[in-house]
Amino acid sequence: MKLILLAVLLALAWGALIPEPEVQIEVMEKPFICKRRTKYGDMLLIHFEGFLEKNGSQFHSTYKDNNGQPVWFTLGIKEVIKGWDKGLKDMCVGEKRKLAIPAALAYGKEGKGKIPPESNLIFHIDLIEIRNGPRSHESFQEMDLNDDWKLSKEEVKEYLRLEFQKHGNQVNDSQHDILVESIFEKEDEDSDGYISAREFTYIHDEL
Ligand SMILES: [Ca+2]
Ligand SMILES: [Ca+2]
Repeated sequence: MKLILLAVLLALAWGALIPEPEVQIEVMEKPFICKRRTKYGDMLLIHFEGFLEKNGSQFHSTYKDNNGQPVWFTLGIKEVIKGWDKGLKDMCVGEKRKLAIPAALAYGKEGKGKIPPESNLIFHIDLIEIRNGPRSHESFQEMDLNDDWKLSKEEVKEYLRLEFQKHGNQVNDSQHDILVESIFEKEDEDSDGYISAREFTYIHDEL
């Protein structure tokens, strides 16, 4: 009896000792003025460099590999690795962060491309711009041009076009198509070609 109790106590203690995988965030640079902080659903434009923790080798750099172009992604919808979703919240434009991401929150057991299985990763992230993601309630109403409570691809595309225009950016048609397709891939869960209000406001897995 005592032994069992001891085993249970040990198991509890052990469980408490095993840390949940977490992202370590180090703020390297912070702008003096910060009008807005990133939140889930926002679209972020970032430059990044990614390194393997074990030997420091770089596996990707947007400064070099992407024709020097920063990349857009939407925060908090698992478009990217979990470590980014967790590590890039509450960030200001112009802020630079270093993220140390355990493999479990990156590419895990599988690895990907130049990233071997079970790799912990280090990222240097530079936030260039934040835009409203197409996920807020206001966005939905704004996007649903014919008020039928569902969004067609055309409606989403038109919304993105106006959003980008508003911010003085020229984005060509094919880029919009790619963006729209990737949005529908994630949001149109029943694949009927429309994003319903329910699909739109559905909260994706907690992070
Ligand atoms: Ca509609
Ligand atoms: Ca649908």
